[in-house]
Amino acid sequence: LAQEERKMPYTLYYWPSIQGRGEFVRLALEDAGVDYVDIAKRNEDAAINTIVRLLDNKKQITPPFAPPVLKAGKLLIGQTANILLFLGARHRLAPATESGRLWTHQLQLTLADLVTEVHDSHHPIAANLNYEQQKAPARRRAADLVETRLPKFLDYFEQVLHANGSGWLVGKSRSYADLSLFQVLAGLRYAFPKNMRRLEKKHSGLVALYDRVAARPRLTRYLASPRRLAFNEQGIFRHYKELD
Ligand SMILES: N[C@@H](CCC(=O)N[C@@H](CS)C(=O)NCC(=O)O)C(=O)O
Repeated sequence: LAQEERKMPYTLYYWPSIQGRGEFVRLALEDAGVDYVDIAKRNEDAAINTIVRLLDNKKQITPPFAPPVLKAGKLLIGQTANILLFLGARHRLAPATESGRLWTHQLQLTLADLVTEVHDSHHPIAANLNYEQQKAPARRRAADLVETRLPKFLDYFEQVLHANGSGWLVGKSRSYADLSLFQVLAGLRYAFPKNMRRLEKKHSGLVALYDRVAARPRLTRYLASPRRLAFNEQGIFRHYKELD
């Protein structure tokens, strides 16, 4: 790692084989065109061991609770929204004004709330039990997610887009919040294709934003590359037919 780190300013620690919350950080790094060491790209056991060692390091006085974690020189930064707050300022992925930074961060935290609700739709009882052990409550939780919670969140982001008027959530150009909203929409399309076909009819602004983000040249290349893992049933956005 030491040799790699000399060339690359950032190291991303995130579980291998799923996009998960790590993907929000990857999209920001990829769109900004900055190099990073991605621990998940090692073989699976090596990646997991590296992350477990990082989380278990008792000498670390600012230990992260869970991945994603970004190492930037001496800084070790945890919490997805916190990592993006940092990258936003460093790589012009967010406005420079205090009000603009706070607003972008606020949108990201709201997306994080939605991500947690999506996770809980297949794990409504306990994160440590598997889906098969909570299928019946998952059905009830997912039914409410697609009937009331998703519409409420999507209406909110549609309204923010509409009010801002530039085609982006914040100001006149893309921010990490746009990239994250793209990722949430991609995940929701994968997990709930039937419901998203219904919901997208009322959210044309979000669909346009999705296309606008996907068309950004660096992201188009990234999304088509093997670096972009596929969605699967180990991640946050899972497709179970009975939940859609
Ligand atoms: N709020 C945190 C959540 C982090 C999180 O839940 N990470 C998951 C993987 S996506 C994890 O490894 N959790 C372990 C645990 O909660 O025990 C964030 O947005 O980064």
